[in-house]
Amino acid sequence: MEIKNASFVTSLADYREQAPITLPQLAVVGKSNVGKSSLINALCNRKKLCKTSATPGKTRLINVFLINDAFHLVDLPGYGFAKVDKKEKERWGAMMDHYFQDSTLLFHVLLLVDIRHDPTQDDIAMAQYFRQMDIPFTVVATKADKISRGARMKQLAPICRQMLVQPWEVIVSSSEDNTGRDKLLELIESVLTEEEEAEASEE
Ligand SMILES: Nc1nc2c(ncn2[C@@H]2O[C@H](COP(=O)(O)OP(=O)(O)OP(=O)(O)O)[C@@H](O)[C@H]2O)c(=O)[nH]1
Ligand SMILES: [Mg+2]
Repeated sequence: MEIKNASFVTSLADYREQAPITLPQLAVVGKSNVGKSSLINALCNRKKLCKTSATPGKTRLINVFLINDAFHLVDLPGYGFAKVDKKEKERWGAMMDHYFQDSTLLFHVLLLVDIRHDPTQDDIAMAQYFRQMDIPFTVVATKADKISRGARMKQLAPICRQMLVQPWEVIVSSSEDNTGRDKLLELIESVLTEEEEAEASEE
């Protein structure tokens, strides 16, 4: 798949109240600063479609983008950002719950983890949550440009073990040098086609 056009649709504080449930959706999830917004920019070949920042906690709302007039790509605020207080964490939890419970056209999630680190308790909990909710997801190991090629497979071992995924299911990615971009686009195309076929057979 090629992304021919990408545009901003809307920012939502609460999906339950203002959801644009019109098209299939692919959501990008992960801890703060892992590179969610950068990944969307890299996929769309745009520098500033999503705002990114070296300071964690940049994305605070649910940002929806329209891709190829065919589906929505959803940039979600990150979790596990140490500087937020309890109230902010609760707000995040409610925002995510509403989103995942109500996004009936969500067809896949990209769950991002930093390839340099072991997964956090939140990452592990997120994977469990998607399994429980029956939401298909793919683990994407980001910032691969920061380590050598040789170190990558070794780094994947604890991620796979703790998140209960197989190494060949993980997409190693870098938004700096576009590692993994083709694989991600291939994945998106195949899950989107599956979704369309499932929809068609229900009609
Ligand atoms: N070297 C390198 N840096 C990256 C990569 N992806 C993101 N970054 C950097 O990591 C920082 C955070 O990136 P964002 O895309 O804003 O992260 P985010 O997950 O959207 O963060 P929140 O919105 O705060 O949850 C920025 O300084 C990016 O430039 C990557 O693949 N390689
Ligand atoms: Mg962001």
